[in-house]
Amino acid sequence: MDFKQWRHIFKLDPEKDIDDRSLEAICESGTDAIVIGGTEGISFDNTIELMSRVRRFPLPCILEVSTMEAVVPGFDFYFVPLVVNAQDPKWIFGQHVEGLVEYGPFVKWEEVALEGYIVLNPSAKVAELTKSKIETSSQEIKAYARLVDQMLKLPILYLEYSGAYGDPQLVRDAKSVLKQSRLFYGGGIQNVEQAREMGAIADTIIVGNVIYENLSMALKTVSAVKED
Ligand code: 1GP
Repeated sequence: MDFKQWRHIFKLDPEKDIDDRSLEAICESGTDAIVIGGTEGISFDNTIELMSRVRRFPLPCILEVSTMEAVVPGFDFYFVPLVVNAQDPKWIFGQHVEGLVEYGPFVKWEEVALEGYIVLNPSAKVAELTKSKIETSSQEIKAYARLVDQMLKLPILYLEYSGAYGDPQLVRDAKSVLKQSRLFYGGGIQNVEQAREMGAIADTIIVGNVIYENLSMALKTVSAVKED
């Protein structure tokens, strides 16, 4: 799965309803991939149901694993977040070890990539859940970026502003020290200008909420980053 070429991803939340026409528009928008993931209300049933609906379209469908209950086989690929600024150790390695106890022997490692997550919106559910220590100074962001890129050598650094538009300067700071990790930016992209702005700094932008709030605007974020 060559996510290193992707510029745009739509993230669908299994807890939220999406009708067939909207789903078709999202899947045929020209986006590079669909990621299924969310923070609350994620179950095996709602995840497999959404996966099978996305599966009718010829684009990669990835599960972002956030809970053990919803580890569903049959995705093209799996992103596993490692929340590097979580203060609850469960979200650093606790859950991962629990998952490996159960599924370790069955994992196809060529279908898995770890995402070094930095949670940056203090009001996001994910910040509360993981008890993330929110850092907004350039020095600390660079330190986390180096941790993910150089110390841990993870393939992806994910700046997660979920629900709020981030600070482009901090995204630039993180990008400036990366040597090999791909930079994913997600959070609060609501229009073409924001998609362009973050897309010019990050390697890949992730667009979530606006799908459910303003579908036509969501669709326009694709060409905003893919026409370059
Ligand atoms: C959420 O980073 C994604 O995990 C996208 O954020 O829902 O705010 O677009 P939004």
